[in-house]
Amino acid sequence: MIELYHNGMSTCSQKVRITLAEKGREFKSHHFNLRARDQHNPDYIALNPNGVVPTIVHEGKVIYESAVIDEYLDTVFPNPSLRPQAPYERAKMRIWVKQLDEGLHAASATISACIAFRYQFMEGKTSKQLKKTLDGYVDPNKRARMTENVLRGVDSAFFKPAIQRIVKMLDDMEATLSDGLWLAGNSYSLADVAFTPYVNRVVHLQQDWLLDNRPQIRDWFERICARPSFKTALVDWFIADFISLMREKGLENREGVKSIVGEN
Ligand SMILES: N[C@@H](CCC(=O)N[C@@H](CS)C(=O)NCC(=O)O)C(=O)O
Repeated sequence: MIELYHNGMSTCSQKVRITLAEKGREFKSHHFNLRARDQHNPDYIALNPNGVVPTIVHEGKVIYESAVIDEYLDTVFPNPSLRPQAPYERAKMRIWVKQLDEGLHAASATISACIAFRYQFMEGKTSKQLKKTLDGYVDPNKRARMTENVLRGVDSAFFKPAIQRIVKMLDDMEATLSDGLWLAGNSYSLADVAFTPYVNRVVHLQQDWLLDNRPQIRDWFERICARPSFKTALVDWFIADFISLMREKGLENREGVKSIVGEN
């Protein structure tokens, strides 16, 4: 049995749950409350020194980093395969996936925090309690970024570059999907798995107008949503309060995002 330490709304956890669902694998859930900082508990840091979700434990072995977990799962449960067999397509799949760890995940997290999640961080906290929460981030870069994002919201210095990075993601996806149905060749792969939560986040934050002139992504996302794994791995784990907060604040900030995108 696989044990999964995760959170319903966490994009990185969603990547791993999609892979598990595509492979028809059940798991024992350890569902973390990220706002209560379950992920910073010393017992968990002993499993994952980065203090983030997801982590899996399989046959007594601990594995973290969602991209690494997904490749591990595809190796130990090879059917159906989620990695292209051809070396070039497999390389393309990895190039998609690695971008997430090179700033794209951080951009998505920044937008989510600046527009919506900052309100959850601040709710009912004194400034001292808020500081303690933000100081809990293990990675100093993330600590600095999230402190600015939570305190300053859409006025954070990280907000505009994050929007620009997400727009680039959408442009890259649109261009690739104009040549084929999936991101890395002719079949659904870990690249499609990995990007599903990030396109879904754009939608949850009410910025799906960004898809209006990107018909290939719309078509891709419709096919993604029609897969049973979308319900099992994402919809069934959505947290209603998070969705309604993203909807309310996303709508409030639509014009602001439009003006940043229009500057390009
Ligand atoms: N590179 C890591 C990133 C993991 C990550 O940032 N997880 C977020 C949720 S998507 C998290 O745990 N955030 C809470 C925190 O940093 O305290 C991965 O892909 O697993």
